[in-house]
Amino acid sequence: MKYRGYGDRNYPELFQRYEGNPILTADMWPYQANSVFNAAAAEVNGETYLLVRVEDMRGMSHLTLARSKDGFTNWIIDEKPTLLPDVENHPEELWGIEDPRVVYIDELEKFAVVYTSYSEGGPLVSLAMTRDFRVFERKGPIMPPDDKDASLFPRRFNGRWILIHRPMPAMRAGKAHIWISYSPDMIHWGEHRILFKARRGGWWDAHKIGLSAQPIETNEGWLIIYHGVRETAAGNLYRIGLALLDLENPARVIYRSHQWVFGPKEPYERTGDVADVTFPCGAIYDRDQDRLRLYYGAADTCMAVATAKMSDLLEFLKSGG
Ligand code: BMA
Repeated sequence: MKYRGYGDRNYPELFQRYEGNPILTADMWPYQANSVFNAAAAEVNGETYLLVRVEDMRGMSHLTLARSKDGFTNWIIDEKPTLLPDVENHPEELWGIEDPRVVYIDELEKFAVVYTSYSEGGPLVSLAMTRDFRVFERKGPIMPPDDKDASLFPRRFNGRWILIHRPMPAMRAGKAHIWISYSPDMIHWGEHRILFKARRGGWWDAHKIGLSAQPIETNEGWLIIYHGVRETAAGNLYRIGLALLDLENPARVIYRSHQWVFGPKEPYERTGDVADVTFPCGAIYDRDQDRLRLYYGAADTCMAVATAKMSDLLEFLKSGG
């Protein structure tokens, strides 16, 4: 559908919330948990896997797998934590592991799980590989603190891996922007540069921005779903915007949305441990149905899902939305 510019009231909302939201809550968990949110998403043998951040009753997080055949209902949740912090071998995981993003790397026939380790020195970016979401091979930290909101791309570009991440300027001296970095082996990273910046002043994404879901490959470029934070007198507002990166050179931003496309509205998004947060860490693109399923943490408390037509998202970006 053609977007006619700012203030087009006839333009429908791009994302439709699933009527059964929230799809996962702490009450459904097989063991005691405070909150279940900010899950990575992957398609595995036709099933939807969510690697869910579970916050325990001490305040520390680990990751647990929930699986569903249709991606909306009948979730089968692991009886025990799937990936716990391993503080003995990885002291950087001291205060938990959070907010994973997963991509399937064809070349390696493995999933790459990039997650935040909450270390004594602040949050940092860690990497683990898995074939089956049972056995995880930790690669350790790949970006020092403070850094989070990271994902790999699922393939190499001119022989090199690419990571998107969000370093935090020291002492909060500047704004927090989205960065891109390169590596020959996923361990040694360099050529760091800003991919796109937090806006300034009155913009919805003026305070800080960060990658949300993993990059999604479309025919027209890599769809980037990112969160923008607005500081208000009542606290932070976490909303979602879009960008499109060049297919062969993801350092080139082709489009970036001016407006946010999704934000807190429903009671489960507006009320919880942290009010007014919609925070996706994973999405699944059903190409045959032109559908994107966006999985998001709501109010740092539960998991929800919303869907959009991929063609609408691309059209919105292209027509200056
Ligand atoms: C961010 C991250 C997310 C969290 C969000 C809102 O900085 O820590 O895990 O969902 O804040 O509290």
